[in-house]
Amino acid sequence: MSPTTRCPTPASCGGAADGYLFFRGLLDPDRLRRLRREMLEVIAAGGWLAPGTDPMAGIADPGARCTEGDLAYVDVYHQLYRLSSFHRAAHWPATLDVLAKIIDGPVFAFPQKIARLWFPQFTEHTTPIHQDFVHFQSSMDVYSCWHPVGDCPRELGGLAVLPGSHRVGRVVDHHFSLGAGSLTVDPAEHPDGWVSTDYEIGDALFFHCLTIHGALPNVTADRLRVSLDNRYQRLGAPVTAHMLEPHLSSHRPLSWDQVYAGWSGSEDLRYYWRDHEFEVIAKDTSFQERGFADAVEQAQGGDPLARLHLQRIADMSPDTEQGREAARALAAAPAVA
Ligand SMILES: O=C(O)CCC(=O)C(=O)O
Ligand SMILES: [Fe+2]
Repeated sequence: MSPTTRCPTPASCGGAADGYLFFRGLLDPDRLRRLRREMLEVIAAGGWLAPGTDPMAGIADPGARCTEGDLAYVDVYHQLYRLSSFHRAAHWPATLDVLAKIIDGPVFAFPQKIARLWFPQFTEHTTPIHQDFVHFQSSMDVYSCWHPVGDCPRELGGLAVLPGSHRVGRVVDHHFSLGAGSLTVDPAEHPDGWVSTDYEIGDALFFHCLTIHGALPNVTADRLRVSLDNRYQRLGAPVTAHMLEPHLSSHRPLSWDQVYAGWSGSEDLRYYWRDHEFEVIAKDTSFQERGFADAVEQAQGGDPLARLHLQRIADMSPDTEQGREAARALAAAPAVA
């Protein structure tokens, strides 16, 4: 992937034909800095930051390296998930106003909110290129809003998009990869045309659920990348069931009552979606099953990254059918020399 900066100075760029919209300075930097402090204080308490450093600097302790799929990750992540400010950030008016224009109607923010906490020098776990539909589903008119919580120059691993890729109009083939979501579109089929930028605090990127995108590797010496990505669609459209649950609650149980336990009585975001009517639909698990089957096959071929993935599943969910299958596949796969 060789991203180029397409929009260094204008206030916004992209558009319907590109499948993304990028805004400089859309979000309030002071509010973002307060959120960053709260998030990084939880992360520091979880032991991920270098001892004695200012949490705002986000200097990672290399010994704490972990990622989505690791139990150590979900332990700290689910502490952060209890911050009401983190949930509130997905409902900031500046974000919702843009979405109301994109969607051209009333906006529904999915209850499942997401933060990404990406360790430096852990580049095999970079989010691979993908279309969001395979993960979030619901309707074909879901939009994501990705933004860093702090400055995010390229070397910290911000998001890159492939302009116009949504015009394919369907979900393309995805295969196993390490990194968030564990599914990738074949990068060899999309070598050129990528765009990204040195994100500054307040910048925000919106994109359609078929737009191909991925992260750049975090190649900084020691900085943790902190960002949010949240999803929206027209109010009343069907919602896939898992989008009503806290993120990574399939890795370790976390209920909304637990999320809300420390919230003050005046917080109006609790169970806000129950005021609306929409159909709840079952998740199409075929994308994840395909990725799992790829990983099993690649592990049999001796691929160490596929082995690592299966090991994580076996450790994370030993009592599920997939966990047992992962353990069986590992036992049958050739050991890495
Ligand atoms: O931040 C990342 O690494 C992944 C984000 C992503 O894929 C998204 O926002 O849809
Ligand atoms: Fe994504």
